[in-house]
Amino acid sequence: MKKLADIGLIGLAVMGENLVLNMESKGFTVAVFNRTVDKVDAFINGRGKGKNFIGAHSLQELVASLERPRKVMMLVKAGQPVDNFIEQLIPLLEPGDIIIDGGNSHFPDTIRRTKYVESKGLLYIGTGVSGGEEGALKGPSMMPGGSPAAWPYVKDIFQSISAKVEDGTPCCDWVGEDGAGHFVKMVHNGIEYGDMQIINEAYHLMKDLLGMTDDEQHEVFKKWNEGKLNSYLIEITRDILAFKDEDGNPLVEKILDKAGQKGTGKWTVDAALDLGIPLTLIGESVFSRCLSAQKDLRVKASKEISGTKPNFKGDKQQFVDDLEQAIYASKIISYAQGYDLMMQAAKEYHWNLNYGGIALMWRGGCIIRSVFLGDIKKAFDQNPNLENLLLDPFFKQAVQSAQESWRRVCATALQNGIPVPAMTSALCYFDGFRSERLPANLLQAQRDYFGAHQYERIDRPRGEFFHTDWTGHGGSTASSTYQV
Ligand code: NBP
Repeated sequence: MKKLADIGLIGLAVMGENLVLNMESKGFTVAVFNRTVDKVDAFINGRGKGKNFIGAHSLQELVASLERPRKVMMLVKAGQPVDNFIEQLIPLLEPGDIIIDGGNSHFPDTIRRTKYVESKGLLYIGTGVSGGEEGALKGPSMMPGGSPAAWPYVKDIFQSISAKVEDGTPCCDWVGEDGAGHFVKMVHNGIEYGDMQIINEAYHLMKDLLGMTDDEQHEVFKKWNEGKLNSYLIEITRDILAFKDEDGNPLVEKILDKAGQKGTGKWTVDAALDLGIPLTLIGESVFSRCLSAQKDLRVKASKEISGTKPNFKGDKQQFVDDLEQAIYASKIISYAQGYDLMMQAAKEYHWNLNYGGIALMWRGGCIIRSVFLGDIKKAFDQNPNLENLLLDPFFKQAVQSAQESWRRVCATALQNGIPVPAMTSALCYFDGFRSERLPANLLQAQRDYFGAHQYERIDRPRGEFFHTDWTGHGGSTASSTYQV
């Protein structure tokens, strides 16, 4: 009898093809299907030739070729196609079978789909998969969430194909109920936006303030990659800066300065606004892409508005050293904010997130992989109830010792008219975070003055609200209080 497949996959595009090749290379038999059915045969006779794949030409055939409980993974375009496949699969599956979505789905969709699929007697997993094409083939970071009862059935496959850290621990573990996996993947992408923006600001300063060539910057990134900034994004930046076009000049300088985005950064910021979390660095990173996209308007403005021109008079090497500290400190703030968002989401959606485990899942295989994540893992291992990364002894010390350099970089950038929104917003957050008293007392007075929104007093117990007739001709009726 022909062997049944361990898992089925729908969606033979970049991610699907590479992920099933990865599964097969680890000893699993995979049944494959694609909406455009020709791609199934093309794959079976192409990259999949001679390997343990079963090509299916319909969903019925796919389902019939699977071991029970059946596991069907979709790697298709996020959105409606996922709902369509779920609808088509439900009548073909039996209680206990598992539908898995490995695409970049928005977490509220995954919450909804988990409930819906479970109501049909099936189990559901929404898993983040990070690492792009190469990661899918050689070992991605995977962040699964959904129906907890499904995890034991897919654990072996997922952990076998995922990236591993030095000691062999897989960069994949159960994240939590319903949309938790896709939420964590979304925050990963938001952090990716932030890491990239911080690096871009350093490049901008070295180029336009210090007047360094791309080759000189390549050397700086090379050195940084050997230290505490060691990470995939620093590594690829090092290589991008050394990459020459056909004429021998750096290719990066010929690329139009207009950034694209697919929306996961925006989702992260939307979630932060919904949950009331100050995710300032990632927010600035998304807006920086938006500003870059206004290329024509910027070209026009550059001809009409004059301002400070960069004029650096200090010690260049000292400034490059300061930059390394500024990147490091900004990055710590970004991760502290990202973790703050996950902690708030865990409360809101009743997820029991393992924060150290998340750092470990991001430690290898994905775009934000770095040595730094090992320190985050240690921080949560030492104190699983850590309220904020900035309160961990290691990170507290790290930010404090980077502080002077970070301030010098931000001040110099502002004085020289070079925008560094991620680094400066991170510094402002840091100063706000460590302030016992912020000027929100005045803000509360203003709100009460014009809208009778009431305030609490520092000389009275918390929870008692007051309204003042500030002008002498206002009424004594207060507006209802509300939380933003
Ligand atoms: P795409 O996101 O380009 O999706 C291609 C697949 O979706 C093909 O199988 C295609 O079938 C199918 N599809 C489309 Br398009 N529209 C469909 C529809 N209306 N109904 C049914 N099927 C439809 O592929 P990808 O880049 O491999 O990404 C797959 C998922 O993984 C996405 O959610 C993506 O966001 C996520 N992801 C991608 C990366 C990456 O680096 N590319 C990284 C991490 C996660 P067809 O062949 O018939 O057109």
